[in-house]
Amino acid sequence: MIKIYGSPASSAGRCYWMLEELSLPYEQMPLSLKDREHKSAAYLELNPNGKIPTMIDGDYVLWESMAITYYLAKKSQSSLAAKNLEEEGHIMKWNLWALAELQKPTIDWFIQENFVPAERRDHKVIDTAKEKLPALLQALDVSLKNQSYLVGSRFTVADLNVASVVGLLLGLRYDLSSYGEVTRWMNQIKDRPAFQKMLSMRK
Ligand SMILES: N[C@@H](CCC(=O)N[C@@H](CS)C(=O)NCC(=O)O)C(=O)O
Repeated sequence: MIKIYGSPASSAGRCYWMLEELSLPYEQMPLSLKDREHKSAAYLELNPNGKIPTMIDGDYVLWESMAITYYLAKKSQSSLAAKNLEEEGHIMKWNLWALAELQKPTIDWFIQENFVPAERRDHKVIDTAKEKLPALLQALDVSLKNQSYLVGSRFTVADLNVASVVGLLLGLRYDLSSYGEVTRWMNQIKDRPAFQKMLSMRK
């Protein structure tokens, strides 16, 4: 059975979301960040970054949450994976964009808001994130014009990975109303049972 280290409330959340989409059985492995178990020698053997998530599938070990979602979609030969080389290119493009472009300002802001006490919060970090986000969201909005999802008419791993980051923005009460296509797309995705299941696992 597939094993995942990491809480659904962390970057591992998107891996649980994908497992739920695919109806694959999995086991959530206990790992206490509070007790720094992610820095233990045993865990560092699995993931030398000392970060979550890490996935184990038989003898195969994989870290980086978006690589895990990609692997799972492809392993299951599901409709969430690419059907041809062109789709593969688009999926890679969006996965890299989500991680390298959209996630950076989003996570910087999210950490300040959720993990730094109000009196120690670095407002410059938050302001920088707020400056960067509109151009990124505009690019996402334009890309969704005339198509239901990022790679055409069906939901793929690209949507799951990008929406997992946009979901953080919603958690920060970011106003997406000026991005009509992003709002329409995110509303569709929020209704997915697998997404709702992942959210319920965070409680
Ligand atoms: N790019 C990595 C990021 C992993 C990451 O930063 N995980 C955080 C939790 S969301 C973590 O393990 N933090 C603990 C630490 O850095 O000590 C991924 O998506 O898997």
